Amino acid sequence: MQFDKNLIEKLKESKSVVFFTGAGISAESGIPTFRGKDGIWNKLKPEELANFDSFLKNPELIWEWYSHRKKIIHESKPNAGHIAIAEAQNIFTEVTVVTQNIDNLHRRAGSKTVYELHGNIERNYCIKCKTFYSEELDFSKGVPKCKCGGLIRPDVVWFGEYLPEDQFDAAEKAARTCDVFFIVGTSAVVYPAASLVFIAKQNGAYLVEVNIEKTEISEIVDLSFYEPSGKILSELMKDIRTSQTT
Ligand code: BV8
Ligand code: ZN
Repeated sequence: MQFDKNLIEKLKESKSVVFFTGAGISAESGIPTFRGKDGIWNKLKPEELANFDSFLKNPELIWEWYSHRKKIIHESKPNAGHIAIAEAQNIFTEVTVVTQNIDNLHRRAGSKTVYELHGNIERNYCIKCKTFYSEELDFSKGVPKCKCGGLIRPDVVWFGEYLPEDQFDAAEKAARTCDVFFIVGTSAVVYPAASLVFIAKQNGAYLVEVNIEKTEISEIVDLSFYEPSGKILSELMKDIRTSQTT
């Protein structure tokens, strides 16, 4: 794929680059997106499942759902998109990953600076005493309980819950100070995560969207690629590398 020369020039002179990602970057790893045609939400409403009240009402059902997703995630591996973003660390001075995904695939691909706005499915904590659990949980006696008797829940952000302040503040700083802000595989409908796109725009970042279709923010970006992120990102990093050597 021949990339527009200005983009390559722009990227070559860029110091700080942010990759803001959603479920679409993990689609090529076999993890269903939320709103895609085979999206997990199609069968279930996000509000119904990813919220605290549903968990209290029916923890079995919610754990069944997260255990199902955890199994898929454990059987999957980072794809060319995750790997290209990890490789970008050897091209740009500062690379920051801001993800809405709870699947841990950016870290597994080797990305060092990863801000998880909506948590991580590998971590869990007790809703009563907040003790953290990262080992495999024991479901032999039903939903996992803490030694204090409290219910254990996945350390993910549910609708109506605040995002982890440290992660969001760091993500906001990166969006405000970066040269190029990539928006990869997200429908950009969930807030306050999607507000980072506007913060980057307001602070003069060059916005590049990578998605297989138009989204809510396509109107405000500087450049869009409507192809799978695995293909676009790996070819783009290759192109920048070669242009650096020639
Ligand atoms: C909160 C973790 C404060 C759990 C998730 C302002 C306006 C409107 C609504 C609100 C607002 N502010 C707050 C709200 C409410 C709500 C919200 O945004 N609702 C939406 C639905 C309108 N936000 C909240 O509740 C947030 N908390 O605001 O707290 C507060 C507190 C008290 C009272 C009031 C407010 C918390 C939101 C976080 C929820 N948790 N995940 C879990 O995962 O189980 S959100 C979850 O859904 C994901 O993390 C992600 O954020 C979102 C899914 O979006 P995407 O990742 O983009 O996935 P999607 O399937 O939609 O799109 C995939 C894209 O990829 C598509 O565009 C597709 O074309 C593309 N694609 C597919 N294949 C490829 C590809 N692209 C490239 N290559 C491919 N191969
Ligand atoms: Zn406890």
